[in-house]
Amino acid sequence: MKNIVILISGGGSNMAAIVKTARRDAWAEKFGARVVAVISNKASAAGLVFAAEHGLATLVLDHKAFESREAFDAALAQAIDRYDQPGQPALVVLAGFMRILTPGFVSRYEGRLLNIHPSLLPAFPGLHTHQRAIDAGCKVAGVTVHQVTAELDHGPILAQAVVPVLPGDSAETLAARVLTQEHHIYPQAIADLLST
Ligand code: NHR
Ligand code: GAR
Repeated sequence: MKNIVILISGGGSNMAAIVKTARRDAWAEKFGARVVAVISNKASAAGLVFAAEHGLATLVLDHKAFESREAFDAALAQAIDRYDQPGQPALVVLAGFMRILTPGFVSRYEGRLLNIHPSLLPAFPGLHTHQRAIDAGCKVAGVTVHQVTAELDHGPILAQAVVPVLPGDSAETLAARVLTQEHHIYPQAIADLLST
């Protein structure tokens, strides 16, 4: 069985969409894969409640309790590696995870570390993507699922979805429109990866 570990920092709606799709589409039978654990760097992350209610292991690793990024990433790696199976390394899925990962962490999980970023990469890597798209006068915005590499938001693109930017949009209204698409393309991109 290939285990999937999801990292979150907040609401966890992408994580919930992945968990629901995995169950609805029987990923265990189809791909031999299942979501097993959700790890948050914030104790207040609302997604932890959904995860626990759905029988998943949950863990909080507060980055503020570690003296360096390397120390935090080492603890994170130790927690994730508990879910590796013989010959079946776990898939690590960033879903609204808000801590930049060190090159050492990224290389350890190379090829099995995914992120969803709320812009049409390579446009607008980093934070505050929706306001930046509005300020730039973009007529479309969207979301990208990509492999994580050491360079922030620059890994190979697996999937994208486009939404219109509408007159009068705020960062919040645009983010909500993008998020709806995220919930479709992230589970689909993971299923595509598991089926190859
Ligand atoms: N790590 C690496 N090495 N490469 C990527 O592509 C990564 C990554 C870690 C997270 C998600 C990302 C996004 O999709 C992601 C991609 C956080 C920040 C950030 O600046 C930037 C990009 C992303 C996530 N974080 C601040 C930090 O100091 C903290 C911000 C906060 O806590 O609110 O780590 O956009
Ligand atoms: C999503 O829009 C995701 O793309 C974005 O945060 C939101 C998390 O929502 N990610 C980033 O901005 C990463 N820097 P969720 O917690 O409900 O899935």
